[in-house]
Amino acid sequence: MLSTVKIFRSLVLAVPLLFRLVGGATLTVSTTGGNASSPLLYGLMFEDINNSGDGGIHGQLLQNNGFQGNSPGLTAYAAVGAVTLSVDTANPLSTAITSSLKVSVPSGTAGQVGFSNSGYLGVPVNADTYANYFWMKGAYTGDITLELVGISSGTVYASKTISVQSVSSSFTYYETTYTSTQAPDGNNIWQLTFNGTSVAGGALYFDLVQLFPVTYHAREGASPADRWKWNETIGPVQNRPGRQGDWGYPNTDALGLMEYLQWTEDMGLANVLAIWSGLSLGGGIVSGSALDPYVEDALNELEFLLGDTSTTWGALRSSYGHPDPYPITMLEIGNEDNLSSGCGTYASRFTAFYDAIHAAYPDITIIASTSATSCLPNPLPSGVWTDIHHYESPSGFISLFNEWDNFPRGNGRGIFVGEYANTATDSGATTYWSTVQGAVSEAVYMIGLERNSDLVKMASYAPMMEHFNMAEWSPDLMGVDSDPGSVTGSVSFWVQYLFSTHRGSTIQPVTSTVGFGPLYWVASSTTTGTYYVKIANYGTTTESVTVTIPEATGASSSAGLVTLTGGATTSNYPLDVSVLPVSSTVSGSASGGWTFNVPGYGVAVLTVTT
Ligand SMILES: *[C@@H]1O[C@H](CO)[C@@H](O)[C@H](O)[C@H]1NC(C)=O
Ligand SMILES: *[C@@H]1O[C@H](CO)[C@@H](O)[C@H](O)[C@H]1NC(C)=O
Ligand SMILES: *[C@@H]1O[C@H](CO)[C@@H](O)[C@H](O)[C@H]1NC(C)=O
Ligand SMILES: *[C@@H]1O[C@H](CO)[C@@H](O)[C@H](O)[C@H]1NC(C)=O
Ligand SMILES: CC(=O)N[C@H]1CO[C@H](CO)[C@@H](O)[C@@H]1O
Repeated sequence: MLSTVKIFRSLVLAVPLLFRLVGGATLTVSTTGGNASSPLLYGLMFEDINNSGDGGIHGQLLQNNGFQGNSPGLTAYAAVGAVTLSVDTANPLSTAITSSLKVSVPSGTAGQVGFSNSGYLGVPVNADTYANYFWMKGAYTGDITLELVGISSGTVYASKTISVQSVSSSFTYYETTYTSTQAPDGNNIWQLTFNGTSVAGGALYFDLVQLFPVTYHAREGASPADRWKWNETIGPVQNRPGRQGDWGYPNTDALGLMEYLQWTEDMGLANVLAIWSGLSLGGGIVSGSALDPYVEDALNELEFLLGDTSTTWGALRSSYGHPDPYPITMLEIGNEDNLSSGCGTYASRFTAFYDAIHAAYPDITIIASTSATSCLPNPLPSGVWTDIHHYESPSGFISLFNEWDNFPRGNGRGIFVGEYANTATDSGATTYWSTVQGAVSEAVYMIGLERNSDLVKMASYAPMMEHFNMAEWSPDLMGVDSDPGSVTGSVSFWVQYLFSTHRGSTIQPVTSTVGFGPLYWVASSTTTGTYYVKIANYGTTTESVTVTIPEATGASSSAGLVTLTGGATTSNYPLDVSVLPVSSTVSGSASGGWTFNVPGYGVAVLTVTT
């Protein structure tokens, strides 16, 4: 027995050696016989986590400006001069913004006093034009000075003085713009000061201070009452109460429903509208007939987004500056309803929303928030997609390479990999920064998705963004902080970039001289005759690969190659990016092939034009 085993092992070892001797793996790409590939495989999942919304993608730079959330206190505020700051509830700005900042000025005060706001761990100050808005209440006629100041240097980067005539009977709104010089780092505050002499012995109230640089022209909650309410995230910000977010900090909802859709419109992204399904994270599930008002609310939201301007909600959308309906073609009912004790009631909750929405909007693709069959209606209505999430180790993703290869097709079933990322090493340690090994394992999984994209309709890496110093979840696709030039793509970002910028519309059959592992590949072609071959090498050593496309007569001899690699544990860090795609060209021919190396822990994309 022992010797048999040994012989068997040495045979296995000899096989790869033999192929190396004859020049590595050869992949032969067919020009016919493939399946259509989904155009939606390389998306991103945005969640307001790690201050990715307020303090991240949203342009407003001052924190705690509407005193929203459960216990805002004076977070980010500090007194300038000998004044006392407090959160005041007796002078609300609106029914949505119920607290204001009270600045009490002691008798005998002289000179400029006021308050500062330190933003989200510093205010980013660049050579830019800033728009500044605020509301104030209290008797004051005189000057207000707005400044951007370095915390440790004391350097004033911007200063603007405006005249105001504030009264004690109501809030008055002020807005102004000014330019700033460049600060070397993000360690800055914004401050507002006024003539303390003329307010001595009294107080002024301020609310919704907002500072924007020049900007480019989901849902759950800990309880049902804390769910994301779409109708409270639209219209003027003073009408948006904000909410206690799901990740330990308040959301102002200045990044509201229409801002999300503006974002996807500006970037040309397809979006998935998610609606609350009755499940809350802190316990509390609404089901049965108690769901009826929430179903109604979802229909109202859809009318707001899709209704013409003769409808009640469509008219409101139009009054907010968007007469055209939004392109809503996909809708997900809930999020991870297989978790948080949601599984048992999900089939009935799903059905309540599905029936109403599908009847009113039969063309919208409806997505169930879990792929766990035990939580889903049986049978699942035709055309419904299901969502699945994978946070895996590198070998976890390798073992999922063929997850969808033999999954049943038919009945319009589609898979949405709504969240995925490498989050731990193989030994179980948390991955804080995406590594080369982890990103290559994601590439292997993505190759599996692309090969099955007749079934896997859509995928999104998650989550999209973190504020580096306010992150409760890492790794993220990219990150940012208050320092200039801090936007940093992770290694995973660059793998997503490589895959999403080389997308064919048809997946082409490939025959090969080796089996999958450590090399993984997928080939696709565009309608204009460009071929892409994506290859991931999950081994530790360089592999030589030859790609031939014998039927592609008229292929140009020079093919483009983009490669990404690095040490297995190498990461990109804030202001320290070392792993980036590298472009080169390879000479060859359709029948003789293009031969190139794919480094160990590397990803390569070959582009052949015909
Ligand atoms: C500040 O207010 C006092 C009292 O109203 C006034 O005498 C003084 O001129 C003001 N200072 C400035 C710089 O406007
Ligand atoms: C938003 O809609 C909910 C119903 O889902 C309702 O309870 C709430 O009062 C509405 N908010 C506003 C400000 O109209
Ligand atoms: C629920 O779904 C998540 C992600 O799709 C998965 O990781 C988890 O194992 C599932 N849990 C159950 C109980 O089905
Ligand atoms: C096309 O899809 C079928 C399953 O529907 C699969 O068996 C076949 O391998 C796919 N072809 C390619 C080139 O991916
Ligand atoms: C784990 C962690 O760092 N959580 C932080 C997330 O960000 C908020 C601020 O927005 C911090 O309060 C948390 O400590």
